[in-house]
Amino acid sequence: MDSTTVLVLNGPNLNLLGEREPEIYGSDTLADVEALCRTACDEAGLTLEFRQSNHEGVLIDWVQEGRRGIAGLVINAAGYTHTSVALRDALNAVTVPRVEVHISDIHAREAFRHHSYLTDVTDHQIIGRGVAGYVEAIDWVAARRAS
Ligand code: CA2
Repeated sequence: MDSTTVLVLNGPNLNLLGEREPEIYGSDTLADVEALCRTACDEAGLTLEFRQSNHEGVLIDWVQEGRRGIAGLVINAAGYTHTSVALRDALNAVTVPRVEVHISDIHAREAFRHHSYLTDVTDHQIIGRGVAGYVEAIDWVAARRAS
């Protein structure tokens, strides 16, 4: 990874995207999301690093890996959004622009999804825009880099 890299991290169960609950998450798979992100990065002259893990510690290791020297970090922490102080602490040590993404509108769903531990340790949030939110996040990183 280098100064052109956008690191896009995906949390637990997002590997199953497209397999169920299309009324909430749409029918795109995570591979489709990666392809959308790759196109967005290509168009912005950025390099995509796209990862998914079901394991909190792995996600924390990856956040630490991207904490400096890259263009930006985009994270959909999935269920860990609502539970993980450890992931929050890792994001708090990141010096590059950080974007929190959620495909669904977490504020319009069950009460336990309304709170995110990550919101006040990220620089920008894109919530409820479907998988297009990932592209918006990359475009935000690109625009911030250009300014
Ligand atoms: O809306 C989002 O992007 C979420 O981060 C997705 C998480 C959920 O726990 C958050 O509250 C909001 C769920 C990720 C699992 O997504 C799947 C979607 C379809 C099929 C299987 C898993």
